Amino acid sequence: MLLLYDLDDPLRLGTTLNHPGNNMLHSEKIFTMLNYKLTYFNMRGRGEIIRYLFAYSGIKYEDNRIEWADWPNIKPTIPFGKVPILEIDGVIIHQSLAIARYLAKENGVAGKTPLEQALVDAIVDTIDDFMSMFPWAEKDHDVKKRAFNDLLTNVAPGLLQDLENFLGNKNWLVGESVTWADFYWDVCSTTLLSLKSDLEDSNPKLWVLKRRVQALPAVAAWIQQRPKTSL
Ligand SMILES: N[C@@H](CCC(=O)N[C@@H](CS)C(=O)NCC(=O)O)C(=O)O
Repeated sequence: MLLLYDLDDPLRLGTTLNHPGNNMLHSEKIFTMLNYKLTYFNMRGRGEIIRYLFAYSGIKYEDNRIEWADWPNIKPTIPFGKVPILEIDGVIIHQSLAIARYLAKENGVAGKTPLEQALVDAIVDTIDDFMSMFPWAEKDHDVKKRAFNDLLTNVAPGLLQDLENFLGNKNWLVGESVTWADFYWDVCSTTLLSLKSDLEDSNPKLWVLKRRVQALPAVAAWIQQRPKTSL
């Protein structure tokens, strides 16, 4: 087992990794900073929740944005052949929500108790279920347009109402402080609004929450500085 520390803040244990193939029977402390490298396309998409968590935590990372033209050569080199992936000192995590949950736990925004964490996960999965219904990679323009219109017009309002009911009069979706469920709402609703801006005409509490998330200084700074992409 390797215990890894942040040199900038030695009191903060960065993380503990069981390195595959590591036969050491004892613990060895290595005083080093973790190297984080996020690999994704040059878009917000499934990478953005991870970038939010890095922005919020202030942890430095490499934001490796690959070009679509290079993807066919890169894909076979990536475990499971999909991005985003996060490399942490050579250990690769795949699946955007697994990566985000890991960073959320490390940085105190996963929910304060196991119950809160379950509620956070449930909200994230609910939003993700909906975002996954969109046929993002559909090649036929008309088929894609029809499916998007249907989801945005007929399915989104019900989801937004359910989310607003869940939020009620609270400041944050779960618990007394911001969690990555609030970040995920902000990230995904930005995409939904880019596709159908009048979604903002209903469910005002959800849009107040969105502004609350975007007013967090670290989030505001990231939104200001991030590359501008349509999705
Ligand atoms: N459930 C996975 C989905 C990963 C995924 O489908 N990634 C897409 C980009 S958003 C991808 O790698 N597409 C290229 C390909 O499948 O070749 C996650 O959340 O990470």
